[in-house]
Amino acid sequence: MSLKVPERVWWKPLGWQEKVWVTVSLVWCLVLFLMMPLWMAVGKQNNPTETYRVSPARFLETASALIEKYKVGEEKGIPIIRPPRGSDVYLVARMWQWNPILELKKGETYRLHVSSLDLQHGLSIQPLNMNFQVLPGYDYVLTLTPTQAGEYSVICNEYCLIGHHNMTGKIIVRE
Ligand SMILES: [Cu+2]
Repeated sequence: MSLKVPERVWWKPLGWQEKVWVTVSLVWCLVLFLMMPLWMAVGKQNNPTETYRVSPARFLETASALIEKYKVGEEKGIPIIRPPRGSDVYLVARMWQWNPILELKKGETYRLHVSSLDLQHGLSIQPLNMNFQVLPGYDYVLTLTPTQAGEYSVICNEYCLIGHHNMTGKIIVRE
């Protein structure tokens, strides 16, 4: 019990400004709430809906076999691979590299499989506005059609300990 009891319930009566404010806040809450399912349907930046369970060892095995098969070069110890047009390509995220460097053909559609071998990473393709969570244990399949030739940087945008800032990779798109 306080020494001096308030004379009335402080928010009663409710002034008109307060009524407006509460109404606006409530409506805005509902708008944001409805935007979640709505954006899932019409937004174009959603995470891929095609996802499979895969063990890190199994994912690495598949990716390594493809690297072995389609390797055309190497840059700073990272293999450069040139997969067949329109094929399934694999990108492995681990502390602290993106492996391999992909060399893709402009205008072809690829199925890009991404997974992590250790902890959570974030796949960000620069300078495009693309961001995807990459967790171990899941094979995320992104359908990718490069429309512009050039070199794209792949960076990690999910803090993954001490070498996070060095975790960069590359996607090369040829005409
Ligand atoms: Cu990372």
